[in-house]
Amino acid sequence: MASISTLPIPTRFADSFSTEPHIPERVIGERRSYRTIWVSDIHLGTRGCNASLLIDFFDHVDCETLYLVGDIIDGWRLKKRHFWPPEHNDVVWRVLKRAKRGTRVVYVPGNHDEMVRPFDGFDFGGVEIRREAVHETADGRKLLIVHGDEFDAVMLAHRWLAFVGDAAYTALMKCNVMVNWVRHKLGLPYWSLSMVAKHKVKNAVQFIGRYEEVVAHAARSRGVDGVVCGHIHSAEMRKIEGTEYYNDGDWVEGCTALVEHHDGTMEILHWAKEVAARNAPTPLPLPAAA
Ligand SMILES: [Mn+2]
Repeated sequence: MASISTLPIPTRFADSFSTEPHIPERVIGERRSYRTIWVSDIHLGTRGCNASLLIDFFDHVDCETLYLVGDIIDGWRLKKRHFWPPEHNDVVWRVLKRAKRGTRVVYVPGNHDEMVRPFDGFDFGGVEIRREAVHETADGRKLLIVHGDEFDAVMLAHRWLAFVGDAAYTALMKCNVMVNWVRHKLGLPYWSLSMVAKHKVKNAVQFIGRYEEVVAHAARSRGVDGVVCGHIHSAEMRKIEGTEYYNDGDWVEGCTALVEHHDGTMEILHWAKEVAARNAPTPLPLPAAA
């Protein structure tokens, strides 16, 4: 039997899980209660991880079952470079605390945290590690829970998706101006770099669509009603030829979670938008007409 010390979580952090978190848990009256919550692609251990938004999310919600649908810790990146700010510890602290308080926590490792996969079947601090899981909704539907990299033959999803980012697109547009200034000086015709970028975006959109179909098809062949996955950082819920496809998104770009209400209704929560709405100044009442 493998010991806990062989888990990819650095042991010197293990002590801090039992103490208080860096960002104290906020007491927010009654927390929003859901039957189930799915989050994935948190990528702890990378700069891209939006840990503070996720901490805010955890402090506002409660659930009976929490599924961690893979790429929770980015072992690939951690192997290359050590990056572990206190907020990342706080995410782990909150998950373990939740398990301690009685929430069922199921961790389905992804490709970036594949070093957790050999622990399939183990329970670590109240967290069940499973290669995949089947969830039954309140209205009796069976959903297969997988990270989803097994359906991504090319494993290039993230690279393609990078082109979807507005910032990357804006930078390309700026680049386009410079490239064409040089081309003009050299007497060369106009060449659109943004067109190349748009082509990549179109490919990314096609990639997502194809991926969703492949996953839904695989779920159907397994005899379940639907599937919940992550991996491609693109939150979605739609029916594909009778099979329900759910993707809980990510906490790098979209900052989304998939939730099941107590009656079995599913919803995607866009947490960045919720926080923005919460912090928006309340509009002043219009002055009464003179
Ligand atoms: Mn992944």
